Amino acid sequence: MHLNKNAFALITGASSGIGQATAEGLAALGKNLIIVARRKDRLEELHQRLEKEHGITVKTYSLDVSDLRAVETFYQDIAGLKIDMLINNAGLSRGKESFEDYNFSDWEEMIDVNIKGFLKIAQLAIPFLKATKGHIVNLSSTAGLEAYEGGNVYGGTKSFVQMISKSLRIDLITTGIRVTDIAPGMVNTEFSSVRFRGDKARSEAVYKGYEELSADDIADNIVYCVTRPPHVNIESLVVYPTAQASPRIFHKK
Ligand code: 8X3
Repeated sequence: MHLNKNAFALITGASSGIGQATAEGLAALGKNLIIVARRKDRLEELHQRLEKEHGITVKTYSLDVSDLRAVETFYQDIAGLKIDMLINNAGLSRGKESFEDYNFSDWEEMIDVNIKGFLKIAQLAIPFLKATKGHIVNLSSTAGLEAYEGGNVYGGTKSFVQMISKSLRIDLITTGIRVTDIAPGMVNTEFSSVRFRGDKARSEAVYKGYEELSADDIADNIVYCVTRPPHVNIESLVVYPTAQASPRIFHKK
C-alpha cells in the first residue's frame, strides 16, 4: 500500500455520503485531510472525531463549490499546503422529470455544482498536485454512461465528468498526476432525498427491495485506487450493486 502521510487529501462534499466515508477511510490509514462542504457543523464534528480517533491533522473549510469566487479564495487560503489527492466528490441531482417539464433552475443548479464547481475545484488543485505528483479522483455516476427516464441533465453532467477525467489523463500526462473516474450505481446516501427535495417516501423507494451499495463500499474502492503504486493508474471503475445491472434494471424482491 502506497500512502504519503505528510501530504493532505482534499475532499469536497465531505459532510456526508461518499465524501464523508472516504474521509473516514483515509483517516483510518493515517492520511491528513482537508474536508470541504457547505455544512459547517457537520464538518466540525467530523474534524474533531477524526483527529481524536486517528491522530491526524484535519482542516475544514465551509464552501459551496458553485461559488466560484469562494473556491478561488479557498485555494488562496490553503496556499503552501502539501496536497497529493483531490477527491472531487461534491455534486447533486435535483428532480427527475421528463425533459419538457423540467424546472430550468434545477438544471442550472446541477450545472453550477456538477460542472462549473467541479471544474473550478479541479483546475485550481493542479498546481498543488503537480508539486506532489498527486492523484485526482472524480466522482461521476452510471447515470453518465446510460440514459434513464428523467435523468437528462443530471446524466449529462456525469458524462461531462467522465469526459473531463479522460481529458485530464491526456493533458496531465507529463506531470505524473493520476486521474481516476469512479462511476457508482445506486448508493444509499442523501442523494435521493436531495433529488426529491426531502420527499421521504419517494427517496426511500429508490433503495427498497434489493441490497444497494453503501457510501463505505464506494469509499473502499476510492481508497484502493489512491493507494496503488505511483506507476499504476486505474482510469475508471463502474460499481453497481449486484442486484442492479444498469441504471434501469434491478432485481427487486
Ligand atoms: C446516482 C445513480 O442512477 O440515480 O448517480 O442516477 S442514479
